[in-house]
Amino acid sequence: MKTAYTCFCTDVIHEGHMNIINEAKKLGKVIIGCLSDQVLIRYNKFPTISQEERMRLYKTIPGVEQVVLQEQMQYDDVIELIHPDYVVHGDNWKEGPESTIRAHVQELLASYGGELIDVPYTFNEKVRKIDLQLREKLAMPEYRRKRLRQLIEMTPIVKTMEAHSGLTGLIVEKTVVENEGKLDQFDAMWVSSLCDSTAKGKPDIELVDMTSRFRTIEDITEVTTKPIIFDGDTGGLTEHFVYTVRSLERLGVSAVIIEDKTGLKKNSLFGTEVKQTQATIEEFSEKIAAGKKAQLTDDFMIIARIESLILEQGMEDALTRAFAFVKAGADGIMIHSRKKDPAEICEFCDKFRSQDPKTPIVVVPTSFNTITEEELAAHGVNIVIYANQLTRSAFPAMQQTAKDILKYHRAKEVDDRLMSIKDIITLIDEI
Ligand code: SPV
Ligand code: MG
Repeated sequence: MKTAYTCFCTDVIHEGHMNIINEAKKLGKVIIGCLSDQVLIRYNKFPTISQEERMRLYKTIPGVEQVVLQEQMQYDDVIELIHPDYVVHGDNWKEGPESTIRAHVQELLASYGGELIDVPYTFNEKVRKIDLQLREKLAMPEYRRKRLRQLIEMTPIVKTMEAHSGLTGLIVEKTVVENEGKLDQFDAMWVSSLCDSTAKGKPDIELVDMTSRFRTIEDITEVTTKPIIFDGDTGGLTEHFVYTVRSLERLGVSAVIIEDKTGLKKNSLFGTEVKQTQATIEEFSEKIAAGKKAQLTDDFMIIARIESLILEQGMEDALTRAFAFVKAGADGIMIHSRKKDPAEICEFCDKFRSQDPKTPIVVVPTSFNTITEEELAAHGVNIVIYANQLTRSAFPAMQQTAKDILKYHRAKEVDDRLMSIKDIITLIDEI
C-alpha cells in the first residue's frame, strides 16, 4: 500500500481540506502532518487552537490513518521518517514565498522516486467566509490580548515592529519573507510614542493625548490581528494610569510599557543632551502596583522600562530598579540604551537573568543595531522591538519625491520608484 502525506496548519476542516484528503485517499494510506505551533507562527496565521487540539482534530477526519507532528518548515525530517510515495498539497503554494518550500519538497521526493501532487485550491464564498471568521477571531480583544504571553512561551524571541496607522499596521500584519528556505514574519506591533507623535507632526513629549493615542490603536486593530505593545511613556499620573490600563485592556492591547521618568518626558535617544528626570524607585513602584491592581484580565502585562543606562546612572542602579519593579508587580522589564555597542545591554541581561530566570526582558535595538535576534535571545531577551524603522524609511522616500516633483515641474521622473496605481487601489482588502 502506498502512502500519501499532506501537511496541515488549519484550525478548522473545510471542503478545501476534504478535497485534498480525498485526492490523497485515491493514492494510498493518508498521513497528515500537523505543523507545530513554533513553526506555524512563522509560516501562517497564529493558531486559534493548540497543536495538540489540531492533532486531535485531524485524527477525527475519516480515512486518515495517522497524524504526525511536523516540527520543521522544510520537509526533510518528515520525509526521512515517513518516506511517502506522494506529498499532496493545495496548488496555492506554487506562488509566493511558499514556492521555495514546494521546490525543496520536489527535490527531496525526486531523490527516491516520490511524487508531488498539487491539488487545485478550493476558492469559494464558503471557504472565504471560514478564513475571515478565523481571522476575525484572532482580532477580537480577548484573543488578541493574551497572545503576547502565548508568544513569549512559544518562540525564543518575539519580533515586534512599530505601527502608527492602519497602513503601517497592515505592513506588519502581512509582510512575509522567504529566507534560506524558511518563511518569516513579525509577531507583534509596537505603538511607539515617537512614531505616533511624528506621524501627527508633534514632538515626543506626551503632547499627543491618550484619546488620540487610543484612536491610533483603533485604526490599527480594525485592520490587523497581531498583538499590540503600547508605548505608555511615563504612564502619566498614577491616578490617570489606572484608567489607561483599563482602556488598553478593553481595546485588546497585550502590554503597556511605562518608563521610570517624571516631569516633562523627552525621547530617550536624546540621552543626557536634554534635561530628563528619573522617578524614584518608590514612586515608580507605586505606579506599577496601582496599574496591576486596576487591571481586570490576567492576560494584560505592565512592563517597566528602566532609563538608568540612558541617563548614565550606571549598571547597579539599572539592576536595583529592575528587581524592585518586578517586586512591585511588573510583568516584564525593558532595558534601554543609546550606545552603539550592545555590551551594556548584554551585561544587564546576563546579570538580571542570573537572578531572575523568568521575567520577560524587552529591548529596543535602535542604536545597538548590530546585534542579531539570535544573540539577544541567547542573553535572555524575550521581546525585540524595532521601534521606528518604518517611519524613518518612509520619511526620506516621501521627501525625495516631493523635492523631485518640485525640481522637474512634473511627476514623470519619480514614477518608476512609485507603487503602481493598480497596487495602491487594490492594497486594502474589501470585505
Ligand atoms: C518610542 O519608540 O517611542 C520609544 C523608544 O519610546 S525610543 O524612541 O528609543 O525611546
Ligand atoms: Mg516612546
